[in-house]
Amino acid sequence: MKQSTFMIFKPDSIEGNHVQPIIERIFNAGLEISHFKAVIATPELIEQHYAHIADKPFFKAIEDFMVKGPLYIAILTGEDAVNTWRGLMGATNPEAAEQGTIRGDFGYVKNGQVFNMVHGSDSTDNAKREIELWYGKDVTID
Ligand code: IDP
Ligand code: MG
Repeated sequence: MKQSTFMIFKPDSIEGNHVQPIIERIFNAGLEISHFKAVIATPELIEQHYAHIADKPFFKAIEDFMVKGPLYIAILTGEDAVNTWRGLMGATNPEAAEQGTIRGDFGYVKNGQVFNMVHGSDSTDNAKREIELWYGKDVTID
């Protein structure tokens, strides 16, 4: 089913010059990219986005990392977009992510911190929630 999902190029993908190869993978998977823009996130926005991990010991490092520079955000649309994008991303832990996935190929763990390059919504409900959170009411998806 054609659907939309939300993605973030985290600072590690931008600083590591991985944005272009990641975009190529997105197009090659048949997904369309829209509403692409650079944003500087506030700690409050990151806390809302990552509400499910806000109480974890590793959260402060993630929050600092996500607000330190621009993020690129976008909406991906296409067949089964949520799972298609999660499949391209690979597992959360780059050391467990398969080769050929974005996190498996570009991600790494350094001093216990996970650098996994990209975010993707994990369900259509969360895609809707995250798109509203990051873009406001003026952008809606089906
Ligand atoms: P996801 O990004 O694959 O959806 P989530 O469980 O939603 O994974 O966690 C959000 C983010 O929090 C991850 O992408 C990663 O940056 C970080 N994270 C999750 N679990 C851990 C962990 O056990 N150690 C360090 N960082 C983690
Ligand atoms: Mg998640």
